Amino acid sequence: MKILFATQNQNKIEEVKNMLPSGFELMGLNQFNFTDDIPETQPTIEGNAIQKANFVFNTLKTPCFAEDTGLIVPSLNGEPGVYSARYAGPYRDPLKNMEKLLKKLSSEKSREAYFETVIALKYGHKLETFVGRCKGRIAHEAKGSNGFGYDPIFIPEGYDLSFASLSKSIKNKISHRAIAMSKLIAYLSE
Ligand code: ITT
Repeated sequence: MKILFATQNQNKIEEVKNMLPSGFELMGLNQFNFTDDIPETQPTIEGNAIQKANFVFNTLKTPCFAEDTGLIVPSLNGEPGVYSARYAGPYRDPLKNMEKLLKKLSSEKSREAYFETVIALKYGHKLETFVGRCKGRIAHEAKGSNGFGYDPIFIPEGYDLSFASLSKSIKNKISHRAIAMSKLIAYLSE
């Protein structure tokens, strides 16, 4: 089965490619010469995932899935949450985003956090969503060079190293994205 992943984020594509079982083939927006920015202006992670899937489906008239991901820190009232990409400003700078989060957390007792991914699948008149969460905590400093975004400061539950210090194969087994993807794959395999 061929399925279009509606994202401009190459890191997500690489991860998802490594999660697909045989029989699935991932298509990217580049195969459709689609280079536009995909709007994500909704106030929730789920809303943004649905908005992205609808936008690409309506533009390309092709079944697709999109996802939105946020890092949620309960002691900061859920920040950065739906604003994860632009936490430190419009330039979507991962280093500045991490710096801002570490600074804000320096006076907090709890460093608990979790990633949440919502995948929206759009085909015909149908829309389905799949959620994946990965619990962990925010490290005191950034470490490691694997992964992307907030991976250098996120230590998943059961480990002592950040996602960026763990192997890619571990992240791709236990991550928010892996959990949401496994639900999507099960649905598509029905
Ligand atoms: P899309 O084209 O799919 O929208 P995007 O880069 O805009 O790609 P998101 O809005 O979902 O993606 O990303 C929100 C932020 O969360 C952004 O700063 C990412 O770097 C970060 N992020 C997403 N997934 C992550 C992961 O698995 N590990 C660490 N950070 C992640």
